[in-house]
Amino acid sequence: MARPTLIAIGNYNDWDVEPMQAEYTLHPVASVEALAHLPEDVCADARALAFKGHAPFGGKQMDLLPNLGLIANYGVGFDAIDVAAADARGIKVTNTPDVLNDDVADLAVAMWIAQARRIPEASDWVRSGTWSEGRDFPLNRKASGRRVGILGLGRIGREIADRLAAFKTEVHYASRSEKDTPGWTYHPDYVSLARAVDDLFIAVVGGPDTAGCVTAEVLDALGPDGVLVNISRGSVVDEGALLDALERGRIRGAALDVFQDEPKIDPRFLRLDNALLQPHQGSGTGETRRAMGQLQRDNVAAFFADRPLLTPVN
Ligand code: 8YV
Repeated sequence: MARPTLIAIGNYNDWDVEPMQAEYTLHPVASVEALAHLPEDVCADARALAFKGHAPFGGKQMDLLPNLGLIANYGVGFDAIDVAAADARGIKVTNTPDVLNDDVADLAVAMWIAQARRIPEASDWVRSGTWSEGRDFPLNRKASGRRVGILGLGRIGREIADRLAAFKTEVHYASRSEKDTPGWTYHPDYVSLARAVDDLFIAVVGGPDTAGCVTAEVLDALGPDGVLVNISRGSVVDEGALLDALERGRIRGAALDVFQDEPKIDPRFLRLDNALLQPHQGSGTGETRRAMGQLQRDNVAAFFADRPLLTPVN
């Protein structure tokens, strides 16, 4: 029997490509735009698509694949995919939740501490020989014991909060609903959360419902001693307002793994010495990326075998 056709959009590691090639007639495609160059018969044969990346994938792209039944996203966030358009075409969407929670939460806390303790700058101080010349590194800020706010107490937000609790922090959060988390304070809105805390962690999902929800008002409520940590999506923050706040010292700093126009980020970020910048590497460990690829493939395999999808989105 002929092997099913699978189109894989994005850059995959060999450890993902090889098992996909073993099971399917694989058509790797570098980007969403490159999909338009696939031969018509390949597009017609493709019932499943392995999707990786953050470029928008909407109805127009889905219509290039007339028999598509599954979009298996590599990542927990599926904001790049127009799920309503998929629904309208009877296309199932899956994602890769949970397997990346630890890594993303680890990075959020690491960035928070690194920003407070200026770890990248301190490393440069040693490497440049400034320390060996006898100059002590300037004093920085304490992280433990601060009041922290988590915007979005979902799977990843919860892991961040659990870690921060071990740093003797006072935990506050805003979420769609109040959770059963004794000792943590719930806030019904983002401004009241930001006002109550020293530092604010963004862990809500991206997409139209949360776009721009960290406004200038939220940043002003965080105030001049506050630090914003974002491991979610750049779209959640009004980036112009954030840049203004950082440039004018209206907040003390930021630690950012995600940006609106990544990887070509606004050059204003590069001139800031109060922002710690990371290349969207929250889930970027070999262990977790392997697990994400495996879960993506398990969803594809379930689809072709007519079994229930493991982690459906719609
Ligand atoms: C990316 C992510 O999927 O899971 C998510 O939502 O943003 C990341 O893990 C990863 O960078 C591959 O594109």
